[in-house]
Amino acid sequence: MKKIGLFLILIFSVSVLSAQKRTDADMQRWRDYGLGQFIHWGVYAIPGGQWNGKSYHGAAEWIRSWNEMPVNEYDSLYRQFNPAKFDAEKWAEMAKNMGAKYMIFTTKHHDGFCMWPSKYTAYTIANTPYKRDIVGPLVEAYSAAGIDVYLYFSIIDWNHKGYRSTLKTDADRQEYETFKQFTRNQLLELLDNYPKIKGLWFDGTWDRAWIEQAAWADSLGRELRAKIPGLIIGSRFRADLKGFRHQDANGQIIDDYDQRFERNLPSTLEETKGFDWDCVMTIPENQWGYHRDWLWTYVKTPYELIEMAVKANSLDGNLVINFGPDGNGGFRKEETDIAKEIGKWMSANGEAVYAAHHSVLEKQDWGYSTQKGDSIYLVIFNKPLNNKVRVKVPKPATKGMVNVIVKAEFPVIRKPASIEGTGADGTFYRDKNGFSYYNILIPKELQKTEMPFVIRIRLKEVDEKEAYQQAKM
Ligand code: FHN
Repeated sequence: MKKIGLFLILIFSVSVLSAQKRTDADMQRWRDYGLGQFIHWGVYAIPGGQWNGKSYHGAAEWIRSWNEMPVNEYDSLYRQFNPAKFDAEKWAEMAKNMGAKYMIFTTKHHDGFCMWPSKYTAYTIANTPYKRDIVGPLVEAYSAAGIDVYLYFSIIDWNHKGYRSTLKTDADRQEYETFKQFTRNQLLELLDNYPKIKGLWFDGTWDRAWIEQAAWADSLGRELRAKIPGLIIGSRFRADLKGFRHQDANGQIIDDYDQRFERNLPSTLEETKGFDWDCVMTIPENQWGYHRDWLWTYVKTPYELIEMAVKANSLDGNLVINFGPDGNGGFRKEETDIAKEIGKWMSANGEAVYAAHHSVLEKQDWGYSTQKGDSIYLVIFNKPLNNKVRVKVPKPATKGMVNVIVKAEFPVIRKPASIEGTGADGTFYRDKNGFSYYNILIPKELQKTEMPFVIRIRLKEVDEKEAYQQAKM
C-alpha cells in the first residue's frame, strides 16, 4: 500500500481559527487536564441548606441571603466552625482516585468568610475554634498528589463594609476604594502564602460596581501575573473598558480561558469559538455548598458525569465536578461513591480523555470522539442494537486520496477490532459525497456492558485506486 502519510485535516471554521490562545507550557498543561474537582467549602456547610427546621432549595452556599436566615446569625456561624474530620491528604487521595488533574478550592465565597488566616479581616478561619489554616494544607496535599491547585475567590464580599454591588453616590465610591484595596491585599496575600498554586478562579464579578473598575482590575491582573509566572486566570476576573465580560469588544477572550460554561456544556466547537474553556458542574441540580437533603433534587449519575467529561474534551474543554464537604470536613456518601465510580472508569479509559482533544471525525450518534496525535478515540455511549459501530470518516485534504482505518482496537480489553466485510486494511464503503464508512463489530465482552467503552482507531490516507483494488481482494 502506498503510504501518503498521516492525514491531518483541521476542520476549524474561520471564526474558530481566529481565537488567540496562550501557547506556553503552563497553559498547555491546563488544556490537557481533562478532568478537575471543584470544592465549595465554608461556614455555609454548617446549616447545610436548612435553618430552624426549614429546608431551603436554593443553592446552600447562598443561605445567608435567604429571608428566613437572620444575617447576624449567619455571620456568627464561624464561631462553631470546627471541622474535626478535615483531612487534606484524604481529600487529595479521593480526588486522585477519581482521576482529577486539577482542583479549585473556595478560599472565600460571597459571604466573605476566609478559609485562610487573612491578616486583612477578622472574619477568617483563624478566629474559629478550628483556628488552623485550611488552604495551605490543601495546596500541599493536592500538589503532593500531583493535582494542580487553583484558588476560587469571590469578588462579592457581603462581609466587607466597603463592598457595594452598585455605586450610586460619592460616599459609595469612597467606601468602594477601601474594598478595592482590601481585595488587592487579599489576592497578593494568597499568592504570597501559596506560591505553588497554578491559577485563580474568580467569581461574583457581574456587579456593576466591579465592572466599572476594568482599568484598575487590568493592572491588578498584571500585578498578580508578575508574582507567579504562568499564572492562569479565567474570563470572570475583569470586564473590558467598554463593560464587556468574558469576550472583549473585539471578540477575544478576556484573560486565559472562557468561564461562561457553568452547569452547561457547549454543543459544538463553533459555540466555543475556539477559546479554551472549562465547565464547572454540580452533582445535584444547583447546589455547590453542602446541602443536608438531596432528596428533592436530581442527582447526576457517574455515567452522566463521565459523558459530560468526554463531551467536554471532545470540544476542547475541561470538566470540573463540584463537591461540597459538610461542616465536619467529611464528604457525603453519594459523593464518595460517585468519585469512586468515575475513577474506576477513568483509570481504564483515561487515555481517551487526558490530553485528548477535538478529533477530525464529525459528531456521530454512537457518542463522542477525541484525538491525541494519530490516535482517534471513539467513546461509545449509545451501543447500536446490531452491535456494529458505524464510523464515518472524513474526506481527506488531498484530492484523489481516501481515508482508511488502518488500525482499530479495544484498548481496555486489549483486542483488535473486526471490521465488517473487510479482513484487509483499507476496505471501505463510500457515500456519494466521498465519505467512507466502517462497521466495527462490538466483541461479546462488551455487548452487555452498561458503561461507555473506547475504540481506538488510526486513519491513513491512501491512493484511491489502490484502496479500491484492496476492496476487491
Ligand atoms: O453564586 C455562585 C455559586 O454559589 C457558585 O459558587 C458558582 C460556581 O461557579 N458561581 C456563582 C454563580 O455563578
